[in-house]
Formats: sequence, C-alpha cells, structure tokens
Amino acid sequence: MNEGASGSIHVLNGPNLNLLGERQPEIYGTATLADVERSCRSVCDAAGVALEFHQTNSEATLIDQIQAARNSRGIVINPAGCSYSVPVLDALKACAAPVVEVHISNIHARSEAWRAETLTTAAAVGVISGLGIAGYALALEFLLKRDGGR
Ligand code: CA2
Repeated sequence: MNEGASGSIHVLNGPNLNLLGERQPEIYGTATLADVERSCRSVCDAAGVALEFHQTNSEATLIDQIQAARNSRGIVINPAGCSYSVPVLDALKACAAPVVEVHISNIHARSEAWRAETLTTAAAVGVISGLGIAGYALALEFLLKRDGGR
C-alpha cells in the first residue's frame, strides 16, 4: 500500500482547466474551476468521504497526482490536453482505483475530430462527455454507489 489514501476520492484536472469560465463559454460554459470543486465537495461531504481536488498545467505533476491516488477509493479525471498522452495513460493503467474520465464538452461533437481520439479513456471504467461540469458530480455519484457506500 502506498500513500494513496484508500478512503478518499481524487478529482484531477489537467492543463488549462484553471481558465474555465474565462474563455470559450460557448464550449465550456461559464462555471469556474472553483465552482467545479464546490460541486464535488458537496457530493463528497454528503457521503462523508474525503475529497482531494487538484488541477495542474504540468503533465509530470498530473502523473504524480495519479500515482498518489492509485490505491484510493476512486479517481475522477479530466485530463484535458493530456487525454492524448501515453505516459498519462500508463499512469492510469497502473491504478488499482477505479477511474472515471470526464470531459466538459462533447468531444465527439467538436469540430476537431482528433479530440475524440483520447488515449486515456482506455484506462477508465467509463467516460462522461458533454454534460458540462455536472459530469464531475455524476462521476462521483457513480463511484460512491459502485463500492456500496463503504
Ligand atoms: O471538454 C473537456 O473537458 C476537454 O477535456 C477540455 C480540454 C480539451 O483539450 C479536451 O479536448 C476536452 C481543454 C481544456 C482547456 O480548458 C479551457 C477552458 C476555458 C478556457 C480555456 C481553456
């Protein structure tokens, strides 16, 4: 067992998501990352589960955060631009914790076809894409139900 805090759930956010709400509201909406964190805390607080919430603009830091969460109760990740990264895929595949991938936009309906060609989704139990920031809370609810409210 490592330092992965088996009782907690980790929500990880990749590059540029710190800018959420500042640009491209037609694609990503107007909610900020602070709003995302508030909604995640509300779900985890209600379930009495500790939440680790992080955002990083560095691929290396994201990999460190995934490794730190590998034995946790679950990982919700929006890898953003790192969705197309082999090292991030490898880090996710090394996790014992169940992974749910979230994308705020519908990556299958974007004008750039390559956005749908994520590598990281191969390591996930499932993916929520296009439901805006509500996808994070839905992913958490799924993880909390999945292990029977332990
Ligand atoms: O839809 C998503 O959540 C994405 O993961 C967001 C990524 C994009 O590369 C993926 O294809 C889909 C981009 C995150 C950048 O976030 C910004 C938000 C607002 C303003 C500027 C950047």
